[in-house]
Amino acid sequence: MKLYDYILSPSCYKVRLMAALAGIKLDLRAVDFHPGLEHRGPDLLSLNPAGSIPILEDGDLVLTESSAMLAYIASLSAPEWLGRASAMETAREQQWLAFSSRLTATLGGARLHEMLLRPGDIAALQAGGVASLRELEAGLVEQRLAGQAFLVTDRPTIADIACFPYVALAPDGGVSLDPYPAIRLWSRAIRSLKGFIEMPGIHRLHELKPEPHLEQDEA
Ligand SMILES: N[C@@H](CCC(=O)N[C@@H](CS)C(=O)NCC(=O)O)C(=O)O
Repeated sequence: MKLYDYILSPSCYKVRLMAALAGIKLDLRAVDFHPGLEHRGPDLLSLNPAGSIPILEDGDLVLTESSAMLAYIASLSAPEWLGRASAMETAREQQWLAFSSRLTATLGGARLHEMLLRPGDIAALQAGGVASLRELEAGLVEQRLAGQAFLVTDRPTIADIACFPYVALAPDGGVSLDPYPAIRLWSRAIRSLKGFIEMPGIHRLHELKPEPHLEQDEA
């Protein structure tokens, strides 16, 4: 399975992380995303007319959406990562997979602006990022009240992997994670998973701050 990859891309990292957690070895093909913009050149545009990475090739199959790649890898090798135990799980998983594209547009846009000097309205991108984080925090608090540490159920699914990278890297775009204790707990839980791999900026349990504290934990 070949992944067209850029080490600093959170979208590519989603796929590398899912593959590592599922025990699948990827053949990585480095793309000169910056400064070369290779993903917008004729060779890669012929694979993905949208001009984005990651791109995953497996035989004749070419996938250009990271959520589809996560579903493919899990279906092949780690079906326990699919939220398919009930209609509610299936729906929740789809809900958060769709939500993950808002994280890409807002937090990802702010990060590209701050790190690669991409043009854009940084205040609007950051405001969109904060709105998305508030929504995620509310969802995770609701889950914790129901005794579940992850987005869909009590075990991690591809929806958690789809949302995690842009959230963990929000500070790169100038958006702090300090106001969101449920997000920080969730992030720690993901970074503690067996098979977890790092990318630059996302480390295993690297937070120096004390364990976040949620009021409902005291109940
Ligand atoms: N919908 C795509 C979006 C992926 C995405 O936004 N990739 C970024 C890199 S992290 C990209 O290629 N952006 C194109 C560009 O900024 O020129 C997915 O989730 O796979």
